Amino acid sequence: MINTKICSLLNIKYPIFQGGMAQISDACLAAAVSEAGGLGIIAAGNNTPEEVKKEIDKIRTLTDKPFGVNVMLLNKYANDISNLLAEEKVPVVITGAGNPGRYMKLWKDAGIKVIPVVPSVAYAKHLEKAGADALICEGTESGGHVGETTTMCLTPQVCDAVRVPVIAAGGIADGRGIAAVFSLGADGVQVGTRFLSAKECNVHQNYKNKVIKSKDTDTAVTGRKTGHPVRVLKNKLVTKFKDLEKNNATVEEMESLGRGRLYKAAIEGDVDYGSVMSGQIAGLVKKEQTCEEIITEMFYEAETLINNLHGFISGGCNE
Ligand code: TUI
Repeated sequence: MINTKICSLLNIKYPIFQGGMAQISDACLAAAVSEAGGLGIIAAGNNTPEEVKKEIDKIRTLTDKPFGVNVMLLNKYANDISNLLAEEKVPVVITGAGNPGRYMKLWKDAGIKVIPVVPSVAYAKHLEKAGADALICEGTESGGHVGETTTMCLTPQVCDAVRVPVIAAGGIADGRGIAAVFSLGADGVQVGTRFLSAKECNVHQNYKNKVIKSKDTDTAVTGRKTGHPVRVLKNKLVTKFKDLEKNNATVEEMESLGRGRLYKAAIEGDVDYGSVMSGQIAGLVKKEQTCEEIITEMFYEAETLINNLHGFISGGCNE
């Protein structure tokens, strides 16, 4: 049985977070993950505080287990949502796409465990000092808003730079990924893309099917020039983005093309002209399964693999 510092810190059975995917990670998905022993996470995304409150109320009817809420700091309501999370005393807050420094005291005073996503070592050190309970180091393999450094390179460097537990994210969709990042020093994993195919995930079926059908080279990053790089599955929208980039379009033209596109894909099912955010590991996601099946399978694989790795050591079981 795999058991790390993250399990005791958060009172969860398996050291796995389900990524807080904007427009996708609702109370149903998060509750299913928490019930299966991981940490389910509701994504506040671009939602209003009222919409976020509804999901928090709902998850509390679905599970007694710990859960988290992901605050996307580019959200224009980030301030009000941050206050709401403190009032609600949610067990865990995860932050993404910005600096949560100004909310740390508010959340810590409310007894909340705060776990920011960091794309670099400097940021990791800064947020550890500011009181983060753990950090998610997210590699550029991830879906959605991404940094530049890979999980393989970022994880060991962040682990060497901080004392708090580190959760690795980006490119992890099976037990091999878990074993790999544990070797790099991580105490847990965050997984987004594989949960897109979960039976309890309410994303539009066209979106799920596109992830399941995709292969290794099917993602691209759009918006590097606008300062909001986002990894998505290639489609007609990506071709339009690339054309704009080639023609030196203005930031406003690019942002206007991107507006509302995640809703179009995730809710309306337009996978041609919507933004189908997904990680590079999508090619490994082959079928729909329940969250419980996904989590138990991933940890069974990781445990078996870690045990078998002893065979690589001279005098080990392959001798
Ligand atoms: O936040 C994410 N992934 C996301 S958010 C999202 S919704 C969205 N919608 C429209 C445009 C952009 C996003 C889809 N996917 N992951 C966590 C994450 N955080 N990745 C990278 C970062 C990050 C980047 C810069 C964290 C901090 C940071 O600091 C910059 C600074 O100095 O403030």
